[in-house]
Amino acid sequence: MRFVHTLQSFRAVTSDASQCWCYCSGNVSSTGFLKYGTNWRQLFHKSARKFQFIPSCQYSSSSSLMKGTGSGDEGNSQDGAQAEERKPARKEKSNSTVFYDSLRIFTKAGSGGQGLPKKGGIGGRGGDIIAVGHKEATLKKICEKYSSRRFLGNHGADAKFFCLYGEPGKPVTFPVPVGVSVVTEFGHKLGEINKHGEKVVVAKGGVGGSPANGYSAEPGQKHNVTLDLKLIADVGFVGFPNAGKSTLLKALSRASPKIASYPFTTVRPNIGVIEYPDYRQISLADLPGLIEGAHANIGMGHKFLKHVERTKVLLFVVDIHGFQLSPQFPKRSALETIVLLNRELELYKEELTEKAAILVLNKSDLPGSYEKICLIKDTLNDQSVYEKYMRTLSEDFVPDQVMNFDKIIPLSAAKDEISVNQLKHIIRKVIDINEDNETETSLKSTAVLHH
Ligand SMILES: Nc1nc2c(ncn2[C@@H]2O[C@H](COP(=O)(O)OP(=O)(O)OP(=O)(O)O)[C@@H](O)[C@H]2O)c(=O)[nH]1
Ligand SMILES: [Mg+2]
Repeated sequence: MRFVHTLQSFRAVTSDASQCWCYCSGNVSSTGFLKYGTNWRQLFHKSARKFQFIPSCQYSSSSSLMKGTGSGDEGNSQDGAQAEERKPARKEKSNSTVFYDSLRIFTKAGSGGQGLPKKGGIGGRGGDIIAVGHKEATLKKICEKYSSRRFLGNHGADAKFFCLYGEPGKPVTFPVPVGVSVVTEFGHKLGEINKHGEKVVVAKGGVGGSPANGYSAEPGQKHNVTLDLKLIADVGFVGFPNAGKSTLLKALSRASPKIASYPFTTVRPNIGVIEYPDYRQISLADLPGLIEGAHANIGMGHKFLKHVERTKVLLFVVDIHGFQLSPQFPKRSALETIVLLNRELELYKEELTEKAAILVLNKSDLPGSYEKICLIKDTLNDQSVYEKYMRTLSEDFVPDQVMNFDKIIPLSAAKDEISVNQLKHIIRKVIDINEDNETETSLKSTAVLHH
């Protein structure tokens, strides 16, 4: 464990307590991993006056993720660049933005109304609880609007002498973001919402009393359900931290994600849209950086990869000069990061390795880039050379399913506007080819079925 050293206070964020990254709410000089089994009390005494956990479903961009670049940076809080970069984070705190990609709610539909056996009266049906897709909705808005996160349905009216058919309970609807899956606490998927206006019945109202049930009404369905949001974007960015994913998103679209020279600047997905002159739009999702061991929840873990499951194309963003998390961690060359990203995707979900993919070799403006680009291209473009290279790596790194890139593009997201524009067209082309191939395959399979 590398010890956390703070000047003021910090907050720790963890999803399963096996590991966490430290967030600072004050003037912080260094950071590190906290592993499972850390003596929190000891840590508390040694390091900070305040100590607080943020629930796993929240990733607050208001907290500035501490920017430790190594053990040697303790006491660097006076460093001008670092101090400057922290300033906006503190400013953001006042209008804290919290990203929710999963939310648990309690739902209880209305019960049916009682029947009237003497007169054959039928009780009204209980009202359902229904989630409706809305393009403007977010899980955060649901939290704000329904702070108890409880949705209770309306009961059906009982049958009466003067009204033999009880009035049904009115359904209760609430808006959810497009891309949400509704899953029960037992893991049963009730449905998915992929379009604005699409509906999923989260809890069914109880049947009213009638001859079929001896005039005895049934209670409404009740359960805890999770609204699990998977962003729907055309292109998903994957890459190690600091590779320039957010810089590229900013260059390609009008999005303005936070960009900084420390790992894990992005702590929640950012969405941007490329707008073409013919009004076509392609959406892009920039995700927090992955590192080796992400499958074991190292760094930000795999949890954000669910957002690339529905994308049409994966865009690998790689720093051609390699990546090193801190001096304690090994430096990984660009080729190693490509292999490691491939492996992490495979460990998350093997199907992801079959997706169309584009490889962006970023930071080509820096000295020594040309030789590195040539080496990467020569290795990836020749399967036997690539296989030979992978044999030199540790077995744990090497994926079973090696990804093929539709295009390999060297560019500078920060400085090379021409290449960024070319990339826009390449993304469009790869998506179109991919869609054509999919249509062709589905037409062929339909033809085979009809035959
Ligand atoms: N020289 C150079 N620097 C770049 C380029 N692209 C990004 N950078 C710098 O690299 C650093 C990291 O950029 P980000 O865009 O924040 O990287 P990221 O991949 O989003 O990082 P995480 O959010 O931590 O995963 C910043 O200091 C950028 O200014 C580039 O093309 N050339
Ligand atoms: Mg980023």
